[in-house]
Amino acid sequence: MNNESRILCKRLQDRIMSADQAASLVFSGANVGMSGFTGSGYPKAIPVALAERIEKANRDGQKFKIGVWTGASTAPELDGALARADGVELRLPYQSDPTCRKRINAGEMEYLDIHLSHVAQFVWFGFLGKLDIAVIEVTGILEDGRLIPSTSIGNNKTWLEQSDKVILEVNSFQDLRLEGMHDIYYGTNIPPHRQPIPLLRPHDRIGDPYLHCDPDKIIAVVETHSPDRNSDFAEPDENSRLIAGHILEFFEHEVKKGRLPKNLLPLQSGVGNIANAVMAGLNHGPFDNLTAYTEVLQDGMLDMIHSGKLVSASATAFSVSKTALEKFYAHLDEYRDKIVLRPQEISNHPEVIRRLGVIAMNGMIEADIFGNLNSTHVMGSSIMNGIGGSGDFARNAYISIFMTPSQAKNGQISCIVPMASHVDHTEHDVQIIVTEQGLADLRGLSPNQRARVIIENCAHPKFRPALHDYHKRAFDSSFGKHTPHLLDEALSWHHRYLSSGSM
Ligand code: 0RQ
Repeated sequence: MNNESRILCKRLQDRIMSADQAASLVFSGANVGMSGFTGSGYPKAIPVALAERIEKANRDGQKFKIGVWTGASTAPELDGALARADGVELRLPYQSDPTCRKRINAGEMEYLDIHLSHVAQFVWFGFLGKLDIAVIEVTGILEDGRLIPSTSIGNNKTWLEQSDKVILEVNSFQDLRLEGMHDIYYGTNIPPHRQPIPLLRPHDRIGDPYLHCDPDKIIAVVETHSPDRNSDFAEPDENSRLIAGHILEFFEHEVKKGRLPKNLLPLQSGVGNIANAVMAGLNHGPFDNLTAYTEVLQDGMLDMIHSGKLVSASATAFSVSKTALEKFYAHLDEYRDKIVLRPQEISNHPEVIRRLGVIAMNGMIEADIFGNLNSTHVMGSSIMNGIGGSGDFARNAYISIFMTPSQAKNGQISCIVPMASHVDHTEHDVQIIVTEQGLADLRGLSPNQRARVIIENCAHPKFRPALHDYHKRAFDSSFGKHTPHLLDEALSWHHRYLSSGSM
């Protein structure tokens, strides 16, 4: 294949059209499965054309809304454009777009936040209703109709199989050398016919490098030439460096104790600057021959591949800055055997995560003193992004680590609270909490023991007296002493900050 013609399948030649023409094939009320995961591999042209069409329909007094299903977060050209046009009836799963977030929190858009590993199977089970149209970015189309995937896989396999109709965007900006880096597992069945997933090591290839789609279902093919979102990461700040340091020290301790091998176990790292900083810490740390079984490859992991610290990485998507992308393409021939991109139901599969013994490291909004954890909501009611894959990994990991600075909003809010205002990960799924203050190892501790360790090791010193005081008074007067709470007061903790006007 060359850059002149990336649509080699003759049967599809008569379906090549403009984004506007393709967008006109999407009808109001449709559930549309879009490609895209953490700002990569999302369709770049059709959502924008669709948003324009929706805005016009709205101006003409017609209500035009669609259901938008994706892999995870996308970009301003997809989530942003459709949310601005008020064209989304319901969005699922993880998103991180500011306009989307505003609409969701204003009650103007329905949002379904589900574990990323659940999405595909829920569609197969028929739990989410019918998928009408798939809009998928690909890197190219082979003569026999097989599709070269793009920079993310996400739910594309399921969208192509489950939708009635398919629209493809062939993005010539994506490097043709991506061909062969994907591994699409076609062995998933629904119960009672499920078989074990034959993946024994993070880099095992168990599927096909191409996506398959019945050409008769393809109603449009649109050619594009646009980069992914490629947001920059902040340089690691002092807090991120301290958090990374605590985690590295913990790993060294676990290796000494014989609870982790010298090259650790496969790493999963969540999104964001802290996760990226932890990878930077590992890159300069004492561990070699590391592997990753994760969902997102950020700059930090690519740097580790580059330095030789990370020998292989399995994910479902890239989420890299422009600089990291340039470096990636400059060295793609060296990296290609070390990176595998898979469907998200495999990258996040509980069976595989548990088998491999993944070390999960994810960000959080707040943790309570007993180790219940909130990854998604501010003040218990306002969504930030979504649970993403954090639950898939936390519940099934060998060790599940959550990290945050001890304070948010310029020190006005403690990220350690008496009672989490929303719980995504329960005390049963959280083994380690880390802030810049230190690390709380919760393994083997009862709720009251956990409370003391979390407050002492993780809370900011200025909030410790109030948290200890709460715990003591709760223990003295709560109905039960096992997980003592003063319910009115626990919840009013958050309201103090609401009334101070800092939210
Ligand atoms: O708000 O942007 O208005 O300043 O939350 O916080 O400190 O920038 O941290 O970027 O690491 O995100 C949990 C959101 C952390 C992320 C979360 C405010 C803070 C800021 C972001 P501003 P930071 P991060 C695999 C794993 C769920 C999904 C997941 C996330 C904003 O890690 O989405 O883990 N996780 N997926 O000011 C009020 C608090 C706060 C607070 C932070 N206690 N109260 N606001 N903030 N703590 C990847 C995928 O699944 C795709």
